[in-house]
Amino acid sequence: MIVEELSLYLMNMKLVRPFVTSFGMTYERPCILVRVKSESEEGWGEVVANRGPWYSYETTYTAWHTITKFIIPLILGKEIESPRDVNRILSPIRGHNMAKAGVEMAIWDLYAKLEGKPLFKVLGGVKNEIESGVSIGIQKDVEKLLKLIGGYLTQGYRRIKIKIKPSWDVDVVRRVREEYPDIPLQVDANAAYTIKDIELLKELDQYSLLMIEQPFSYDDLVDHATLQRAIETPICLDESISSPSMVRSALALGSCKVINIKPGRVGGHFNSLIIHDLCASEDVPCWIGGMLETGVGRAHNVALATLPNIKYPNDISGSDRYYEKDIVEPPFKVSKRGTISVPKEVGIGVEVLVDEVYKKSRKAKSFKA
Ligand code: OSB
Ligand code: MG
Repeated sequence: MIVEELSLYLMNMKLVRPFVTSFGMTYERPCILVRVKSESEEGWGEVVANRGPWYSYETTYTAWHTITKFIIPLILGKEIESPRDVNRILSPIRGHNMAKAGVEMAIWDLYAKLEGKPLFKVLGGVKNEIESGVSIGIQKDVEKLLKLIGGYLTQGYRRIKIKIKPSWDVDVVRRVREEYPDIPLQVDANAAYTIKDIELLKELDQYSLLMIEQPFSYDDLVDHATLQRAIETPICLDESISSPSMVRSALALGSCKVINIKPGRVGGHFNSLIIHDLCASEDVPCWIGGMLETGVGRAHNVALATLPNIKYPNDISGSDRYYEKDIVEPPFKVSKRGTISVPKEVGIGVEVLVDEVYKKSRKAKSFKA
């Protein structure tokens, strides 16, 4: 397979409601779509970097730069035997996983289409539908949060995740539990705490949470291990897991009992598969996280979520939870049973609405071999 043409589209996607986390508020999701062409087929990927370096050091600007200056020269016009080789081909570039992942995943889609197979099959997936959870940002008050939770439960979502930060944590969780004693519930701190908060975090242990996601810094493993020894609730790492080697370190140290896999954060599908298999071999359950992706990134996440060691509901919600109009057809829908059915067509299995992409693009550029 040879990538003969690679195009980048920098788009702005307006969220149906602002999303607030411990690191800030998002109204509009900028994203870079990657389109690769070869012979008669094309593949699509999405760069999940944000406007600023908050969740990770990458931004849409650094990703555009890294792809155009460093990734394209290694990929364009070169014979690529398998999408499994892309990660190695890009290994001279240190870090910049989101930039790499956008291109790598587009190449997986292209490959699956050339093979005439759905992407989830190519990745080794085994499910016809995946479990949907929903991630709810920090709200003005608890009443608002309780109402939102009620609405999502009525829609069928199988698990509720709420964002926490200092001053929006134990009391909020207690109120949610009073209202909804039995729902599958988890919290995500996006690294808002330090080990000095260990007593406060221990209080969360009484609320039967599925997990506590990333309480401490994105570059910490040791303090997470200390906390995990002190509580029963599983810790799940998100930001700290930037590669398979970080997973090995986290498991060796006992820093967590669950891993959130985001292909964008770890450099694409190949590393996601390695992490998935590594966790499976150590009986550590995984699930697929989200970055408020458009339908392109969502389709890739759905494909990954069909792997056998994905054991919790994912942060993969219906298109309508994020955007008025998604850029793929059909958009993703969550069933009353809280599931999304896996597209059976070739590749990512959904059609990209190219005119919609052009319309929303603030910047576009194509490169030919
Ligand atoms: O920490 O999981 C996170 C969104 C952007 C950045 C980081 C995170 C999130 C979410 C939303 O929680 C997940 C989704 O896409 O539904
Ligand atoms: Mg998270």
